[in-house]
Amino acid sequence: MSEDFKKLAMTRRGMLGATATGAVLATTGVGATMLGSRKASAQSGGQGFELAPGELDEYYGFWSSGQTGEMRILGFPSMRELVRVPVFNRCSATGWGQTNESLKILTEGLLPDTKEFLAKRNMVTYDNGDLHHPHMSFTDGTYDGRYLFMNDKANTRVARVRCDVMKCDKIIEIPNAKAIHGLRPQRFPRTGYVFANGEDETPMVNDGSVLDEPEKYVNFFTAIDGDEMKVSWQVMVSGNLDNLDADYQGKYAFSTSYNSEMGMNLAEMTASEMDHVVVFNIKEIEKGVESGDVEMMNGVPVIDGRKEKNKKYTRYIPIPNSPHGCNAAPDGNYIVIAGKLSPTCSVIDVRKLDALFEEDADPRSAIVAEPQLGLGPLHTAFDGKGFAYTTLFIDSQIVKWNIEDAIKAYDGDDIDPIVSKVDVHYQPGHNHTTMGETKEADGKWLLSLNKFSKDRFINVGPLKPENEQLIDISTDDMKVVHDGPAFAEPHDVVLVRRDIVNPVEVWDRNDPMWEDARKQAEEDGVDLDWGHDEPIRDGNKVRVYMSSVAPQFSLEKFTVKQGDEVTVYVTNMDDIDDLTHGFSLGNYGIAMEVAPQATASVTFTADRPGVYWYYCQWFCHALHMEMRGRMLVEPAGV
Ligand code: CUK
Ligand code: CUA
Repeated sequence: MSEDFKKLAMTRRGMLGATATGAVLATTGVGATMLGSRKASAQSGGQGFELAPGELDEYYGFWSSGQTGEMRILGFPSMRELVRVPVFNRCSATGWGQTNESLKILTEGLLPDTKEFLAKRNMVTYDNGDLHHPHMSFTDGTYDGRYLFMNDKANTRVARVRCDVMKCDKIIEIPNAKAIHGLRPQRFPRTGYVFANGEDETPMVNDGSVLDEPEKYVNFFTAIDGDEMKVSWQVMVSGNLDNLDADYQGKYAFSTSYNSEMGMNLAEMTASEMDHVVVFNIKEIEKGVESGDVEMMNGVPVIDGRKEKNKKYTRYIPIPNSPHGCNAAPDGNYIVIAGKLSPTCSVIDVRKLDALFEEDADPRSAIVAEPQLGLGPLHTAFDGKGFAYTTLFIDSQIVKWNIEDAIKAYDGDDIDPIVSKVDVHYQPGHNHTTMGETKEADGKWLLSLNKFSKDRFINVGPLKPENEQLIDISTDDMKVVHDGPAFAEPHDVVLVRRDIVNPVEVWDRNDPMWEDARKQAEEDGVDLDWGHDEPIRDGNKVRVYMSSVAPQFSLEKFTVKQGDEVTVYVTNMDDIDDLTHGFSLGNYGIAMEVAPQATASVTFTADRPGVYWYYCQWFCHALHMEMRGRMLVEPAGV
């Protein structure tokens, strides 16, 4: 059967392959022509954002999804959702959280006590996450198209997505810290480090004996090696770390910190007039780690960078009450801190930081501007032309302001740095400009991620979508040109020029994603590509290897015994772009994606006797409905 299947598959593939390639070339040709002749859309008055059928977007948008736990890819500026990349969530379509390949990624980076805790609940991993901040890896201050990194605030993890296949390949749980929130990759010389803020402080020894002794609580800033996805070092700090950014020089990182009071309730947390930004001196910290000025905590070298401790490693810049956003301007000189409870933004000049680390420097000496912008400043984006765009949560506006003018005003000049304001609907959190967090910021588009949509869409009941508004900033005024609903609850996005991102069309058969399957097949003497006619039995462990070529699985049936632990490996031998198959096993709760040239596997206990159909759940062929087969589970004792 297997040999026949293979021959048939080869012939059919040859024919279909030629046709499909022709069709693809034709499509690309048309797309390119249309794009070249694209006219500005009438709606915007500036640049066009709507695309005619077949036209392609200029940017990739990588969206977080908050408590949904996935990353989303949208075409930008059309804001058409293209694909969802499961990360911290369980995904019904792709089998993420169920396939062996995804479970390995979801479990291998968990801390030992988390594994134990989950095992008691009959779980192998968390199935929720709270993904706020996706950011691409950098080389020399701009995106390099290698990876995307992202945080899980809910369960203190950091994940990496490979940009070649747009799949998550690493997830690690961060020891010591709690609630990873702000996250940024190092910009220069490259990523390098991925910096991650711990938001929630916990007692240093968290064994249930300490509750109301704030002096025993600590918080952690973490540097992760983005290539290895291992924690390099941590810094113990004072206050809750919120958002962060890195400079363009590779010397410093910055974290906003609310609750410098280390309070435990709202009144305590907002008691003092000033909170702070923690400046991390990366080179000094590296030296400290090197020379052993650390405490080893759960296998990680930890530097004590608490306020009033060693001033080599950290500095605390006083900032008005409860700062939130932290954004480096593309010119490489300024870091803008959004005030949140204060109607101001504070501008830090990175050229003044070396002096700040001198022994008795004034801690505010690096602040060069503090413009009054409006109520509830949360995050700032940049256009690369000297302007900053700050979201005003309470005012429901975005304010455009001139950074140099704000510095002059701070020096005493009679000058208003505010250029204009635009209403957004409603309550914006993050905003982001095209390429805006790189030295290649192009000043074309701004996206406002609004927390409330209220009346902007037809009513869907009490739980409403967020509203993400597209704003044309190519001309002097800001013009809202599009409303985009989004499900719970993107916080942030990055907008990346499309020439930087170059994913493959089909998988490489040698991809490390299924290296365990490859090893197992080798041990079993099976050709993983084409599968095997009979299940391989090893005690009560049974391995079923099959391949798929539209519209057939290489196995139309297989037999196992009740109680067997069955692993099904499916390899998709179609090598045509977009020809994904799937494997769904009816009434066994199993479904997985098998993309072109990929192998995916799933393990389950065959505890229900009888005939169970499996089918391909990706509509792949005119005979897709016929792409199915049977699993016979013989009752135990037969
Ligand atoms: S935080 Cu959400 S609006 Cu998590 Cu980036 Cu500011
Ligand atoms: Cu293969 Cu549907």
